[in-house]
Amino acid sequence: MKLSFRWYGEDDPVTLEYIRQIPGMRSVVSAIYDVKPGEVWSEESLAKMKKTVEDAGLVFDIVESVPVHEDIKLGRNADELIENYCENIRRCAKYGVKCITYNFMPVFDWTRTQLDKKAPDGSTSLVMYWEQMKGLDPLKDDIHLPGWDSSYTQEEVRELITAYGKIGEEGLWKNLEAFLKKIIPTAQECGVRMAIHPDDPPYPIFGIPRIITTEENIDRMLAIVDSPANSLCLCTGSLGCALTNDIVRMTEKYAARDRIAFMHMRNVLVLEDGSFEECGHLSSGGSIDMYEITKALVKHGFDGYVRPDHGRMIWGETGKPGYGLYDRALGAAYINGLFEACEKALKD
Ligand SMILES: [Mn+2]
Repeated sequence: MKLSFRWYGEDDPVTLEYIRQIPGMRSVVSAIYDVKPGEVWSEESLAKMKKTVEDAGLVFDIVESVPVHEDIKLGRNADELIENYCENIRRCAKYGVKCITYNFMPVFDWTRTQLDKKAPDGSTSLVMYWEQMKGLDPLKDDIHLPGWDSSYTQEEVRELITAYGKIGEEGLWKNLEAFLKKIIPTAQECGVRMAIHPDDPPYPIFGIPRIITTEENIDRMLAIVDSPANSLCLCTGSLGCALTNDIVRMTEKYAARDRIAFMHMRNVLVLEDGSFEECGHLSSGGSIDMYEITKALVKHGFDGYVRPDHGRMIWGETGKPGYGLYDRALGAAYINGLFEACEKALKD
């Protein structure tokens, strides 16, 4: 596996110098953040990113994300936007990128109700409590859940939600299919693996359709274009918010078929009413068995990318919720340990 770490560019309070000091760290997962979804990334920015990362002694070969414009997901005048997307794949490939992560979630990338919930040990993390969601209706109320794109006005959000409501799940599938059939051949030609991130959490919120949610739906998505270029970013914490998802079985199945390009490894504690709290990476801290997941990957000779996903805020660190240095570095150390133990056990 190739150990990687997300970095938000020059403005990220976590420096590349610190990232490099994490044992076993190889790749920086980043993106060009000053370009709007739907537009083409400049070669100049990509060249600069590559140089900055390489100067720090790391590798720039994985991107997260190239965002998918809402009009592609809605199938509204999408041709030019999809062509721009293909051009971004070609340009990333030109600068050494081998894997591109993206998601097909309508309107909001992820949903949480609080970003700094304090645990008994004093650490803070992201949570979603149904209690705090109750009664909220984005079609009626002026709501701002943390992490939601503030570049939309409330009016635009309503328009989008209504449009998604009209096309429904099957409409979203149809638009995903059209998108994949255009971008995957391009990715294949360029030697890039596209890695779709599951919806987070993996069920509809506010009646907005969500489709990358279950094993059945992931099977359907992978079958649209049956190629390793059409792969998964298997995010244990996102899929794991639904206890009906058997993450170990899914990892085993998709690793065996070489359809996992990227692993997001983190743990999440699912509560009785389906609410969830992000927790430390350790299996015993949450609802996900990180050891069995690693074992399944190692068994099938997984050689894709892995990154510790969100961490808690610990040791007084402040910064981007979920993306501090300390707890993600602990996550990386834990992932290293799991892989070393599983690899050695397999050799015995
Ligand atoms: Mn993730």
